[in-house]
Amino acid sequence: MTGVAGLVGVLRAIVGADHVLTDADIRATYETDWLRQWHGTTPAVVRPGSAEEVAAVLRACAAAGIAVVPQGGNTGLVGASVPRDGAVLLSMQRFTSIGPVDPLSMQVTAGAGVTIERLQHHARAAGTDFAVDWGARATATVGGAVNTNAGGSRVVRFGTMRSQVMGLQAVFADGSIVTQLDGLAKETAGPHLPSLLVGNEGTLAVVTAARLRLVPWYRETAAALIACDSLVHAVSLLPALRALPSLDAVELLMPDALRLACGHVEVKPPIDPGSAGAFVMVDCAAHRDPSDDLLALLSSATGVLAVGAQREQLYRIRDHITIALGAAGVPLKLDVAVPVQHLDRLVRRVQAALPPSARLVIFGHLAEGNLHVNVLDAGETAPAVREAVLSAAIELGGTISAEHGIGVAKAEWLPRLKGPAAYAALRAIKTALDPANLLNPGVLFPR
Ligand code: 2HG
Ligand code: ZN
Repeated sequence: MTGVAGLVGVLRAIVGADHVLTDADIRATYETDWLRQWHGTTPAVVRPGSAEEVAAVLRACAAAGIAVVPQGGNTGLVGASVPRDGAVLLSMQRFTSIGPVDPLSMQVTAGAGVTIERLQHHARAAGTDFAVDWGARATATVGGAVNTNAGGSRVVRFGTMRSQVMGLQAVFADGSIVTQLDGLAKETAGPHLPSLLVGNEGTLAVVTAARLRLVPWYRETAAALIACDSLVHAVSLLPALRALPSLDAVELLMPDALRLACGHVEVKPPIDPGSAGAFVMVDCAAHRDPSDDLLALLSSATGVLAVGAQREQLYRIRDHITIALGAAGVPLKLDVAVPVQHLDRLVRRVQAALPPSARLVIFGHLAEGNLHVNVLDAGETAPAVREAVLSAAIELGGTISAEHGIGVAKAEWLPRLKGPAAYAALRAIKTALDPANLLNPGVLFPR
């Protein structure tokens, strides 16, 4: 085989000429992420249609010495799904099959390319629900969610993607295929390989399908937006919120996040953003109307109840923060978490690290101590700000990635976060499974 040209011919023979895209305009849509933060180039976008085709593609790329970057909906935020250094882009778009909902196990098998929204609709048509949910649901895929251990707004009730994955089908760098899609709820035959692959960011294997846990579909919903004096006040609400049996989401919106998103979707904020130090958006869902739970809470807190169309409006605002930020510029995006009692200290350290020109927009998932720190106009100070925020998160006993992943954005911080022993163990796993560094080099593990 002669270089890339020879490889393209081999790839066409594996997946069919229609599924090897080399036209520059078409490639361009895969070479940049949705928020225009990360760019790269690829000689070819390959769209396999089965695990066997993925295996053959990996073997061909290994033989040609050309790396592979897997990509799902390309809604990632850390540069993990954008091709680098001439790697082949492995698009999982054609893995759209979805199996029947099994009411006995409350599980379903979905291809890596199934969008989260389609999975949710599919589950609901059978009276169940898929628990992991976030704003990019219409484009983000099952494979991407597995690869980043996606979280979103309902983690307080159902956990992250790791808690939903009952099994996986995945292809390793040597082309071997592991299919564990039986979905056994109890299995203690050694370490659980599917769990190891959750959060691997395409560096250990290519995930082609997942067996996923489903949850009850709670059709009755009510939300509230609570105005708090400060972030400390917001955190102090958690015990009372956790006591609500119907609690489904506890989101944090600092005033600038509420202001920005409302401006972007052109709606009047439900509460004047200037009237509070922090806002908590609480969502409840149950088989009976949960409004009373929230009304009891609101009897001792300042806030508004949002049901029906008002609740949808609240979610519309919440779901548009990222898009509003993207429209305002190319923010420095950091996704950190600390034990909730340290959230206020974290925010103070972030504020202290900013130049006067910068605009700080913070929101996130309060119950998990997960802040989305977005800094607009950081300019040349961006590397220093990143260093300060990530260091603060580590020093406060937290993490530098709560749900977005490490990607290329934070790879050099991984050894610091993990410490020598844990990092060496992870590196040994990578070397054992992908000795030639074929899969997503530069992502998760620093070069
Ligand atoms: C969310 O919670 C996402 O909406 C995106 O995790 C966060 O844009 C961000 O920083
Ligand atoms: Zn989030």
